Order: sequence, then structure tokens, then C-alpha cells
Amino acid sequence: MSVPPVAPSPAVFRFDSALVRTPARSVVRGLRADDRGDPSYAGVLREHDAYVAALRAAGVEVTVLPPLEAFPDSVFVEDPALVFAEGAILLRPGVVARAGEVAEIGSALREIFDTVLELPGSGFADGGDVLVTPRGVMIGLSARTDRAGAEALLACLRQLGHDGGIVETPAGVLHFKTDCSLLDEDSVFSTRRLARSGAFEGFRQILVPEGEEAAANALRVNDVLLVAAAFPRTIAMLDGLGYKVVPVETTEVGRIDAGLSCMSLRWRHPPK
Ligand code: CIR
Repeated sequence: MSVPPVAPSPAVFRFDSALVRTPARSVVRGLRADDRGDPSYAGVLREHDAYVAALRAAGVEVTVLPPLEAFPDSVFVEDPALVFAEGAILLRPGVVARAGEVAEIGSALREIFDTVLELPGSGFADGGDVLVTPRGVMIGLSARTDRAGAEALLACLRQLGHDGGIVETPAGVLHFKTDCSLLDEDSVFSTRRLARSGAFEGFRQILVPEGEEAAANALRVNDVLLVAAAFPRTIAMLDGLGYKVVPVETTEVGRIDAGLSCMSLRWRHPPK
């Protein structure tokens, strides 16, 4: 009797497609935890262009949505939705100013995905609080994601054939992923304060160099790792560990709390 070959499931950081949104002029009024001055529009546009170029160079086909002036933070497409090969989930941002972004990203996602779920109930969940790992989807409770939202999201994930768990985000940290990222199948990059929570037990944990905590939100895309260019010790360390680091400027967009994951939704088409 011959046993049919089992196709290995592709790694969760293998992507062939991404969705981004051009920053609106209103991006200069984006939300921020600490005010270090408004970003310059030209600077954000330049950084966004470089980010899109880095995704394309990593082998991803990028669809660029038009800017939305009514929503200054709409460049951060990761927060109002979550996508997988099996379908998309429309979330409910935990800040009123961003609530209207869901309908906007929803119409774009309905053009792309056959299955688009809507978060049931009235809880809140931001995509920035969701880390997809090979061991399941981690949902961090934060000021933007509450327990009701996290549980509703778990139900949606199960509908798409994924599983996950709920974890804590350290107090005062915007999103769970503000403080971490997935480096490979087994390794996470985390701040010390988040690692202390025990969320990453069983993973190889690479800690962010002290003083460079804002570098924690890196983005693994296929063979490369996008890392904020302003953090030389982080870049040297990850490079030394064998990752193919691609530094990406985020100085201007970082003024409104951008990392590397927040400016795209990424997925891989299922094999035909
Ligand atoms: C906000 O406060 O919602 C935006 N200024 C920043 C969102 C960053 N999102 C993310 O890291 N997933």
C-alpha cells in the first residue's frame, strides 16, 4: 500500500500577497502615546514607499489601496482586520477614532477573499495584538483588545481552522506586537518586559537589546527580516544570529507609533 505524500504546511511567515494603504495627508495627526511632534507627510510617504519596496523585494505582490483622509491612522491596515489563506476577519478597533476603518478595509478584502468574517459581539480587538505563530495565534489583551473581543476572535479563528490563546500585554504597551515579533518557526523576538510574562514559554526567545525596545516589532517575510533602521544594536545582533536583516526607515511614521507589521496585511494563496 502506498502512503500519499503529505504536503508540509508552509511556514506562517511565507507570504505571496500583501495589502497596504497609501498614507493620507491627515496621517500627520495620527494617534500617538507620546507626542514627539507631528511626522512630516513627505517623510511618511517616503518611508511607506520604501516599506512597500522591501515587501516586493521579499517576493510579495503588494496591492496598494488609496488614502483615506477621514482616518489619519488608516495606513495601519493591520489593526482593523486579520487575514489568512482561508479568509479574512474584520476586527473592531479599540479606539473610537479608528472604528470607521473596518468598513473601508472590509470592502477591499471582500474583493480578494471569498470568506470574510465579522467579529461577533461588542468586544474590541486590534490586529496589532495578534501574533500568528506556528503553535497557534496569540491574542494579547491590551488597552485596544478586551477579553470579549479576544474570545470572539478565537471563535472566528476556529471557523477558519486556526487555534489560539489569550495572553497579556504589559501595562502601558500599545499592542502585544509592539513588544514582539516572530523570527522563525521556533523563535520570537521580545522585549524583556513581555518575555517576563511567560507568554513565550517553549519558544527560543531572543531579547531586544536594552534601550532599543521600539525595535521589537520586526517583520519576517519569506527569507528576510524587516527591522527598523534606527536600531543598530538590534540589527547587528539579528544579523549575527544569521537572519537576513533588511533595515527599513520608520523615523517619521514611528512618531505615530508605527512598527513594521502594522503597515500591511499579508497572506499566502493556498496551493491550487
Ligand atoms: C494607533 O495608535 O492606532 C496608531 N497611531 C498606531 C497603530 C500601530 N499599529 C500596530 O502596531 N499594529
